[in-house]
Amino acid sequence: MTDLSAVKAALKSQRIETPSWAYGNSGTRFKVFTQAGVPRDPYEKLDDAAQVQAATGVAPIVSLHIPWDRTDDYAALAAHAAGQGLTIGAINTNVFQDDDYMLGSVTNPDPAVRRKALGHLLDCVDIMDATGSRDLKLWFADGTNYPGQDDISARQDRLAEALAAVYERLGDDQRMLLEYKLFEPAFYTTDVPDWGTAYAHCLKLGPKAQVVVDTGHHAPGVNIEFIVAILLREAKLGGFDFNSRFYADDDLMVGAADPFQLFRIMHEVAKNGGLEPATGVAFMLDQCHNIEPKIPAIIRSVMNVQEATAKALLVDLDALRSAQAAGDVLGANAVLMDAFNSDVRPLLAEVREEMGLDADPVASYRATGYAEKIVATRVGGTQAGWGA
Ligand code: PSV
Ligand code: MN
Repeated sequence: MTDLSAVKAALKSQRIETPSWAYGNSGTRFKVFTQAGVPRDPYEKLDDAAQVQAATGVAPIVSLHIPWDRTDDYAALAAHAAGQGLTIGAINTNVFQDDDYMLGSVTNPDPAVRRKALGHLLDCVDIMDATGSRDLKLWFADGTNYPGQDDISARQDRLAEALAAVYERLGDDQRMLLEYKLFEPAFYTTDVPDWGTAYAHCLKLGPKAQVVVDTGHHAPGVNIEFIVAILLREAKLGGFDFNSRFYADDDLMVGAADPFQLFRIMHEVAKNGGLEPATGVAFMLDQCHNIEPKIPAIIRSVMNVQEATAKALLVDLDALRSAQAAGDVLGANAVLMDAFNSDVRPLLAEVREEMGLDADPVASYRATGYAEKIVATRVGGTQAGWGA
């Protein structure tokens, strides 16, 4: 039997981190559609994030992306966050948008480009110090397009050298999260294409280096929950970049394309201690809202993670383990499916009411009139988007 009060306590203590870039304009390589009321600077992005927190009560952490959130005074930005009950989450590095990085950043054959890229990564650790951020998120667009273009192993050596320099610079309570991605923008080799490569680097570096699983970064059909189980078992799961995909790295709302996959992932997380804060798993969103209104889409995404988490917590683990031990294939599968098929919306409504929140986060956000206010007041200036 599942202890409902323990389920509720776990749901109340889960923290979901929202990405600053999801509040700005985004699109595909064909077109970025602008939306009225979109933030013009990182301060306004935090104001929007505060609305998500007010509606859900579980999203008080915001990840930044440098240079998209560049500002003169990061301590002041963190103070602005704190003033609204928010903290700064992962600092996402960006060594993929300068012309210098055409042939790679930290794996570039040119040492001067490698030095520049490493300099940016170290600057981002300074920003962690100024904002109180715990995590440095590293994603490298580095790779090659053609066989023979560069030496695969030499690029790994250059990568290892840069990662070691960053690791050395981290404070005692800081971590580096290494993100892997199968392909894009490179189409032949990617320097960190999979969890195995990320894990091998992190293992060599030490306990402050952890792997981050972006759910949109795998080949179709990959069993992501298996990767999650292995990384948790090895104490190397630093966190998630949640989003969903139908084709490649679509960055759609988490849980929109495949809620069953999200449930299977959360089942591995919940069963293996990943919901306990001490394990340090960061539940981050990494999404873009190209055609839908951004703040309600982020609220919806937070709710989708909560629904998958609630279902995972409802799995009757005693019944599951006895069925597994008895070799009862159908019985074990039925225990899991019972939890997935339960309607957790009433439970989450109760959890929210017990937290002093409205039972319906999207409706409560709409009732604030904030959406109309930002359309009316955010006039002039340049809206934030990729590269700004
Ligand atoms: C790369 O596709 C990625 O998932 C990385 O997390 C980046 O930081 C993020 O998207 C935003 O571009
Ligand atoms: Mn990501």
